[in-house]
Amino acid sequence: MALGFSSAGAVPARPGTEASAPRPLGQLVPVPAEVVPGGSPYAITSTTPIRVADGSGHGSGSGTSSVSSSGSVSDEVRRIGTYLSELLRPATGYALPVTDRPGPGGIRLELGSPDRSLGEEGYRLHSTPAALTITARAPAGLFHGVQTLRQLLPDRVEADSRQEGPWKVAGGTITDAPRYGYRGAMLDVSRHFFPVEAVKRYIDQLALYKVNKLHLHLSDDQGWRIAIDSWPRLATHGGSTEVGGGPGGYYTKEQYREIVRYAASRYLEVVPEIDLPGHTNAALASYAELNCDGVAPPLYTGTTVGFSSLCVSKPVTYDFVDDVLREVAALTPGKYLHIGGDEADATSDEDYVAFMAKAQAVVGKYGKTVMGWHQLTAAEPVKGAVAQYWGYDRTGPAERGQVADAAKNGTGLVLSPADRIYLDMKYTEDTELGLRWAGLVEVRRSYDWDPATYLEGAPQEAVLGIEAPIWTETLTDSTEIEQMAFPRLLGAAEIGWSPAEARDWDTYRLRLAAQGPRLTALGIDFYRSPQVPWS
Ligand code: TNX
Repeated sequence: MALGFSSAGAVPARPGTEASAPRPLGQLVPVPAEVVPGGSPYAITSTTPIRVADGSGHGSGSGTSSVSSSGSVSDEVRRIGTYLSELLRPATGYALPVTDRPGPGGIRLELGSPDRSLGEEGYRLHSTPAALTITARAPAGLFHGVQTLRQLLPDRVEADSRQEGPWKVAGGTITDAPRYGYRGAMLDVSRHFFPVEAVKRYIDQLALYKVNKLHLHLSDDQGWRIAIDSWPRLATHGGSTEVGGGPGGYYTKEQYREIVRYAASRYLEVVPEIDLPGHTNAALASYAELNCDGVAPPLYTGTTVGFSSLCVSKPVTYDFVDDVLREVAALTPGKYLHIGGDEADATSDEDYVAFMAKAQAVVGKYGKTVMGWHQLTAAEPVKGAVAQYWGYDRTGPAERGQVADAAKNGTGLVLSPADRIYLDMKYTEDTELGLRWAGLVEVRRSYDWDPATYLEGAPQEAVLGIEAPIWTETLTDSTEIEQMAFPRLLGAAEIGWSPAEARDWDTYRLRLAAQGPRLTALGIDFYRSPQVPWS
């Protein structure tokens, strides 16, 4: 596949044009790698079937997704077909039966594309009056292609009650594959607790924009949010409050598994974080023996950072770390275990280096890849470790250089620049929610940067992708999360997915504007940035 970019992506957004004109083929977020418009549209009607086919034969393994549950590939294709059918049924009112019987026409989901450049996550969408065909090499690609099909349909397809057709998709071909394999979003469920339903809602929103990692910040000073059998008070006591003194909460193991399963069904991998050795007041409050002085501090419901530390010199600390990471690793099918490591201001430098060496070894022992905030590079990152960079304008050259040097030595990088894609930063002076320590971050600033050149001195191959974290000191429910995440999350998703040469602010703002009615149809009350020509 040539990563050529047709100007189709730049077609001005005109949401709400007459009902029968299909949306231009390139009017998508993230913008696809290649768009070749042409020919008459495809129309979904009351008799349209969804045909699922495993082009390479049943279970022949033409590619399996790293986040798929067990079962043959064909089962997964059928499941994606059912997902699509259920997605389109409420608004269209059509049955859209899923079938593996061969036949002409319909919406066709086919595995077994010979185009190797599509990789695990790429897809090709071909739209003609005769059929709408999505092909891929692996189920994740089909799933992302389905999200593209969804965005090509009128916004009202997102409604949960029957709407007027027609349901046309412009003619032509999209050939698309992601720039980066790591396209993440983080949700801080510690500062405020978010129930499983809220996490699922966010997962569905992330999937629409092809985000494929959900990092859950499961522990911090204000709350421990995951049940650990060997240290039960972490959740029952450490999880019993949150910022502001509310009741907090925690996920039982079954609830956490449910989140993992739901994420996997949307092709997102969960990256759990247990923040160590700082940000641990909830744990220290739950078990007196984890404190150097043997005295448990009270639970904490404020927002100051950097005051807590595990007791690096006590052997019991490492029993704790081993037990917790073992149990979390066992619950997590994904590759990464994030051990935090940020703002350990109450830990001496020497202790920090010693502690992080031991904690990383535990992650390796349980078969996971170490992920840590970029302060990990001040210790000794193990081979294969990934550092998550959250610097900002005022981050000094020494700190940047340390991260770049680690990247030169093989540490992977996930970029989360705080003054770009920290979704909890205020947009403007007038934004009520959010923080402002990294600066005000309007939509353009959030979009207008490039991961490959962002961190001077870091080799491009070290950059695995990007992640947009949302910290919840000031955010208490889905509505508040959505006001901060939308629309900036869409920019982060595009930065992670689309080829650099296919994206620029002037065309993005038009494509973003065209997403407005869709977000509204999904019940998302987004920030109407004056930088974007919303209709
Ligand atoms: C910094 S980013 C933190 C968090 C805060 C966040 C607020 C990072 C690794 N640490 O503890 O919640 O800023 O924006």
